[in-house]
Amino acid sequence: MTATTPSEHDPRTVWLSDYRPFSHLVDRVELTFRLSPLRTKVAARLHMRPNPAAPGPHVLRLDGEELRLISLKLDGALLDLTPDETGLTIPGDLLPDAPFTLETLVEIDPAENTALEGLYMSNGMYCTQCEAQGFRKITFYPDRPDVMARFSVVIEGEAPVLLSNGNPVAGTAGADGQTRAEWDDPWPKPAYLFALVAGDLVAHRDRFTTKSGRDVDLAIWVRQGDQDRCAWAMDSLIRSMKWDEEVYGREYDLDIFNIVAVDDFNMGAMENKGLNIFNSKFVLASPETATDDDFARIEAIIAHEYFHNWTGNRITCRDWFQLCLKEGLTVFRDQQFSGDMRSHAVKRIEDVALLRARQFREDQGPLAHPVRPESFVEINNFYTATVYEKGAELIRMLKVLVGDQAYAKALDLYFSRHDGHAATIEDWLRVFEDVTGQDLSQFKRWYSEAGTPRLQVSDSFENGTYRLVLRQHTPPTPGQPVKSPKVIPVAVGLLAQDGSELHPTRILTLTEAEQSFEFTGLNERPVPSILRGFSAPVVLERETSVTERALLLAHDSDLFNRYEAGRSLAREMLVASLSGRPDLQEAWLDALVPVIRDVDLDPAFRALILRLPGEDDLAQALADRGITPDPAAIYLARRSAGDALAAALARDLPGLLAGLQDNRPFVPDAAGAGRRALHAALLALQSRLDGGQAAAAAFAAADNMSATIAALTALLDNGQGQAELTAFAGKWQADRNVMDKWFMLQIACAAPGKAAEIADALTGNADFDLKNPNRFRAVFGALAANHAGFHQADGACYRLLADWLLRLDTLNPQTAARISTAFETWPRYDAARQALIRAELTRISATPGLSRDLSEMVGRMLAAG
Ligand code: B3K
Ligand code: ZN
Repeated sequence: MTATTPSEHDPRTVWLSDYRPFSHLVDRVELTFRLSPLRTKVAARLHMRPNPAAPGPHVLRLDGEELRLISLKLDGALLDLTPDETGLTIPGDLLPDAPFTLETLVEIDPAENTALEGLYMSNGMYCTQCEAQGFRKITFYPDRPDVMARFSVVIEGEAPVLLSNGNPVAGTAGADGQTRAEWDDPWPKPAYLFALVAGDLVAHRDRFTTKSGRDVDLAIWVRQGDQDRCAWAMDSLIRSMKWDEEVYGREYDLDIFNIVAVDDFNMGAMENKGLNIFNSKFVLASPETATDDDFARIEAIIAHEYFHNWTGNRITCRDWFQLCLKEGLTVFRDQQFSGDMRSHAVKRIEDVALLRARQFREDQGPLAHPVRPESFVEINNFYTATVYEKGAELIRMLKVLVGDQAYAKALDLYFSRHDGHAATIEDWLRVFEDVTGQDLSQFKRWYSEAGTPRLQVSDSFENGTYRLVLRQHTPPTPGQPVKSPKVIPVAVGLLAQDGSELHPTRILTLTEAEQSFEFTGLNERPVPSILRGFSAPVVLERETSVTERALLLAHDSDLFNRYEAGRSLAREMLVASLSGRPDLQEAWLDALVPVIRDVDLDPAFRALILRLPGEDDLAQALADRGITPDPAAIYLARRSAGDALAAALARDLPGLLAGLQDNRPFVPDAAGAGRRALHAALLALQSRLDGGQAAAAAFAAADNMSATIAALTALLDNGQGQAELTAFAGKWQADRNVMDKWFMLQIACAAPGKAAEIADALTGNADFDLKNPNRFRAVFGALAANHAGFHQADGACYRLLADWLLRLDTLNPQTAARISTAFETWPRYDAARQALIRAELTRISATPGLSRDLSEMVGRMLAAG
C-alpha cells in the first residue's frame, strides 16, 4: 500500500500531472481602474486568440473570485453569462477561431479586503498583492503564470500618486482633486506580477545608469514622515543592480524602478515588474529604529526582489509547482550577494542555522514536502522553507558539482534560451546537462523526494591510506515511504593532529547508498573535516570524540566547520546532560572559552559560536535519539549551560565588553554589526553575574536600536527590564515597526509558565491589531518561538493560539495558515501534550467555514497522528 496525504483525498487538490497549456493566448491587456474604497470599477479589455499549442475545443475559462460582474462583451457584443464561485466559462461555440477581444466590467471592494490579496487598502492607501492567485480578485482573467501578456493600465482616483508596472505614459491632476495616470509595461508578464498603488505618498529618489547606458529613475515611496528612513534600502538597491550586472550579466530593463512601503502585508515583499511592494518593516530603517539584523534583512530582501526581475519575471514559472525555479534560484542569488557584501563564512553559518531551524524542522514533521511538490490545495501554503531555502541549497549543490565556470555558462544559456518564457525544472536542469554533458537525472530526485538525508561516516587508517565510508539514508515522509539514494557532494578536508591542514578540500560525490573514498600517502592518521561549508543539506551523523571536535573548533581552515565543531560540542553536551549521561560541560568550556578570548578572531564569528543551540533544536536532537523532549528540562539545561559559560568567562567579560565599546557613529556594515553582536552576547552573560547592572546601564546609554534591543533582551532574560519596557513604549508608541519589537520581545523572553499570560494580556493592549500581520506575528510568532513557554504543560498556549488562529482565519486565511505551523512538531512530544495539541487541531478543523488555507494545513498536521 502506498501512503497518502490528506490533500490526495481533497476534491480541491491540484496536480502537477494535470498540467495542460491554456486554451488561449493573451496578446494584450488594457485595464482601467476607477478607484473607490467600496466600489472600485475595473474595466478589462483582453486581446486574445486560440492557443495553437493547446488541443481544442477552445472553451474559455477565466478565473474570478469575489467580483461583481457588470458587463461582458465579446468583440463588442454583449454576452449574458453568469459567473460561478470561482470564475466564468465562455462556451466554445460562442468563440471565434481567430483573434478576438473580450471586455469585462466588474466592481470590487478594496476597503473590505482584509485577506490582503488582490486590491486592498492599508492606512488609506490602495495596493495589490497578486502572487499567487490574487489577480482573480481584481478581474476575470486566466490567472496562471504561463499566460504572459503585455499590460497597459489607466488609473483614475483622488490620490496624488498613482503607480503601476512598466513605464509611465501620462499623468494628470485636475483642480477638482481627480487624478489620472497611464502606465505601459513593454515586457509580457503573468498576472501575478501585476501591481497597482495609489495614495498620498512621498518619494526618496535616486538614479542608476546601467552598464549599457540606460538611465533609470529609482524611487522608494513611503508615507509622509518616513522619507528619512529610506537611504539604506536605496543604497542596497543600487548595490544589487550593480552586482547583478557584474556577477550574472543581468541589466535592468525599464526607465523606472519603484518600491513602495506598505504597513499591512502578508509577507516580506513582492517582485511586481518595475513596482516592488514591500512590507514597510523591510524598507524603513534608521540607526535609531532598526537593528543590525533589520539592516541586513532589508539589504537581502531588496536584493532578492530586484534579482527576481530576471529570475522570476523575465523567466517565470510554467505553473506553481515550479515555484522553486524562481524562489530557490533567487534565494541563492541573494545569499551570494549578501556574502559578497559582508562575510561569506558568517553568512553561510547564518543561512545554515536558518535552514536547520525552519527547513529541517519542516522536513522532519507532518508538513514535509518535496522542493517541487506534486499536489496542493492552496498554493500559498507552499511558499515554504523547503521551496525557498532547500531550493537554494539545490542550486548551491549544482554549482559545486559542475564547478563555477560551468555554472556561469549554464546560467547564460538559461537566460538566453528561456527569456520571455514560463519554464520548468526540466528546462533548468537541461541547460546544465547541455553545458556539461552530465546526466542529472539522479540529481533531479532532490526536487521530487522530501526529507533530509542522513549521512553516516566511518573511517579507517592503514599504511598511509585514510578511508572514509559514507552511507546515506533518508527517513520516510508523508506520502513517500521509500526514498532512493541522492547525489550528495561532500566537501572533505583533512587536518593533522597538530591542527595543520594535511589535505585541502576535496569534493566526494556520493551517489550510492554506501560508498568509500580514499586519501593516500599520509604519514599520520588525519582528523577529517566533513561537509565543509555545509556542502549539502543533510544531517551528518558521526560519533566523534570531544578532542576531535575541540581540534576542529580551534584549527579548521574552514570557518563553517569551526563553527560546526563548536555547535556540535554544545549540542552533545546539552543532550548528554538532558539524558543523564556524564557531564561534558567542562570539555565544552575548555574548547569554547579560548575561542571567545581570541581577539584576533572575527567578532561576528565569536558571537555566532557563543549562541547556544536553540531549545527547538535540542528538542529535535533528543527526538532523533528516541528521547521524548521535556521543554521545561531543556530550558533549564540551556540556562545552566549559560550560567556556567558566564562563570567561566567572569574575569574576561569586563575587558572584552570594554574592548568592543564603540563611540563612533552607527554604520550598518558587517564589521560594526559583528562587534555589536558579540557585545550583545557578552552583555547577556554579564547580566547573569551582575544582576543586570551592566545591561541597565547599556540601555540608558544606547543611542541605536541594536544596542537598545541587546540591553533590553539581556534584562528581560534575567527577569528584569519592566521600567525599561515602559520607557521604550513611551518613546516609540507611534511607530508601528518599532512597537512590534516591544510586543515580540516580551513574549520571546517570557519565562516558562508566563508566556500564555503575557501573550493574552498583550492581545488586550490597545495597540494590538488583528488585521495587521506584522503585529499578529510579533505576538504569536514570538509565542511559538518561545519553546518552553509555548509548550507549557497545561496547554494554555495551544488554546490561546488556536483561538486566535480561528479569529484571524475569518479575516486573513493566508497569515493564519502560516502561523499554524507552530503546531507542526507535535508528534515529537509526550502523550499528554500530543493529546492537547491534537484537540486544538481537531477543534480548528471542525470549525464551520474554515478557509481552504487553514484547513489544508491543519488536515496535513493531523494526518501525522
Ligand atoms: N514572490 C513573493 C512571495 C509571494 C507569496 C505569495 N503567498 C516574494 C518573494 O519570494 O520574493
Ligand atoms: Zn522570491
